[in-house]
Order: sequence, then C-alpha cells, then structure tokens
Amino acid sequence: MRQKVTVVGGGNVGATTILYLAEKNIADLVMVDVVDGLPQGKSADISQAAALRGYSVTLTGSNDYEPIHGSDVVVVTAGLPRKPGMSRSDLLGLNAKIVGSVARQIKTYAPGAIVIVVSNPLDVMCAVALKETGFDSRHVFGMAGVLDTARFRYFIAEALDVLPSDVSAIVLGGHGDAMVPLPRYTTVSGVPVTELIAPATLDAMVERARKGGGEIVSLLKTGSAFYAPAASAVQMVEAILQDNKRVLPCSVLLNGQYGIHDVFIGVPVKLGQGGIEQIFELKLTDKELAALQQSAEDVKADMDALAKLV
Ligand code: A3D
Repeated sequence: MRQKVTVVGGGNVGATTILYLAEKNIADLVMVDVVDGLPQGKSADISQAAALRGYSVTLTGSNDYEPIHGSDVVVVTAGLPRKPGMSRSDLLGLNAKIVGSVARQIKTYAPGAIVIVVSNPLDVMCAVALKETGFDSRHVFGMAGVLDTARFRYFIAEALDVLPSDVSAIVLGGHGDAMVPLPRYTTVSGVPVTELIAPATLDAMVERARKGGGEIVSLLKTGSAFYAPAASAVQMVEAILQDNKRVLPCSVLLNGQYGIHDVFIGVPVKLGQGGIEQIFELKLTDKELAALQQSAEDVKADMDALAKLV
C-alpha cells in the first residue's frame, strides 16, 4: 500500500508542498483547507498535470478531515503568514487558535501520524500542536532549521560560485531573528567555510540568513516565502517516509539538552520512520551556547505571551 501524506492549509506553502510531493511520486496526498472549493480545486489542478509531469499518486482535496485517515505524515501549514512590518510573534494568538483546532482533528482522524508544523511563530506552534494532539514528542516537530540552513547555504554558494548542495551548514535556535547559524560547522564539500570566506563577509551572511524571511516578506508585500519553505518541508517528509535517517535541523522539544528545558527549538536531529530518532548535542563555544539559550528565552517569552492570551 502506498504511504499517505496530508497537508493542512492549501495556501502558498501548503499547495507548493503538495505539488513538490506529487512530483516525488512517493505518497498519496490529501490537502485540507477551510476555504470551500480551494483544496478541491488545487488538488484537481495538480492531478491534471500528472500526465505531463509523470506522477501517479492520488490527490484529494477536502474541507473536512475524514480523508486524512491513515496518514503517515501530516504537515500543518494552516494559518496567517506575515505581512511587511510584522514579526512572526504578531501571529501568535490567531495562529494558535488555528493550529490548536487542526491538531485536535489530527488526533481524532490520524492518531498514528507524524506531525510536521510549519505555521508561525514556528516553535510555539509546535508546542500548541504537541499539547493538543497529546502525541509523543518524537512525533511532533517543526520545519524551520532546514529552511534557515538552505538560505545560509545558498548565500555561501552564491558568494563562492559553487553548487549550493555542496555547502553543508547548521543553523540552531528558534525560527526568529535570534537564530544561530554556525559558520564553525559550515563546509563546502568538507572544506571549512572559515578558510574560504573572510570573517566580516561571513558575519554579513549570517545576518542575512537571520533576516532572510523578512527580506522576502518585504519584497512580496502580501505574504511570506513559500517555495523554499515547501521544499524544506518536503525534505523532512521524504526522510520520514523513506526512513533514510537524515541529519537535519528541526524544531524539537528539548528536555535538558543544551541546558534547555520544555522548549521547542531548532537543533540537529536524526529523522526517520520513528520521527525524531536522535537529538544531537553539539559541543558549542560559550558564545554559541549563550546565543542558543537566548533564542530559547525568546521562544519562552512568546509561550508566556500566548498563555496570557488564552
Ligand atoms: P497562506 O497562503 O495564507 O495559506 C494559509 C492557508 O491556511 C489558507 O489557504 C487558509 O485558508 C488556511 N487556513 C486557515 N485556517 C485554517 C484552518 N483552521 N484549517 C485549515 N486551513 C486553514 O499562507 P502561507 O501558506 O504562505 O503560510 C502558511 C503558514 O506557514 C503561515 O503561518 C506562515 O507564517 C508559515 N510559514 C512558516 C515558515 C517557516 O519557515 C516556519 C515559512 C513560510 C511560512
């Protein structure tokens, strides 16, 4: 039997995730959205490209959750995106309501699923999804580090005029401007990037990676990035479905690792059929650790702010 993936939210990120997944031809797909006709229309449109793009998976669009039954993975992209001038934290109250209601439906209709959260503010929405599903924390986590890392890798590749996939990097921390790219762990086919790029230039790239999401928001004006976010979510889905044990940065619940407790934050993990199969604890410098812990404090502040809203 073919595996099954549901994407909740059929907007920019959700529909692009479905399209990229269809092109991988690895799972039957369900798109759920509250807007009448939207998931049905987009699913039909993507289905009708099958003969041209060469995929054979089935696509179902729905406003209710019955069709998600038996999903192996559910990707949650439901919620409002940022507009210019907004921080991700500005989305807190509205998106918490949306993600909470989606999580309760997942619990009812797909209790065996692994849940990948994409909605912002990412790390707090992971906590909402974990609470409302009641799932094992190895089965609820967030996509942010893969995207933040992809941006950093691209900026480095662009500067060095090398293949972006040859750049290997790690970005730790919450999905916000305090995220922690680690040049010390960044290489180009094994060559430390610190030997290839001057420190000041590298610092500027770190800063650009931190603000990468905002850069796209200010260009688009009506929403936020979606091609690279969707590609990032698809890489995580593929790692789970194919059980290929990829080491990727994901937002996961920490219970003492890096001196951080009860907070979702981005760290490198092993991703496979069991979800988060291992959390890697890197040896950080005092400065890097302080930056990661500060980023965790920012996530905690958002969680406290949310607790006061509800
Ligand atoms: P958008 O194109 O507006 O799509 C959101 C979709 O969610 C719309 O089609 C809505 O109808 C739908 N929706 C709203 N409420 C519900 C609900 N209760 N159930 C089902 N569907 C619902 O936004 P987008 O796709 O650009 O972004 C989606 C979310 O992802 C936003 O919160 C973004 O901030 C977030 N996002 C996160 C990242 C990360 O790296 C973490 C990157 C890009 C976007």
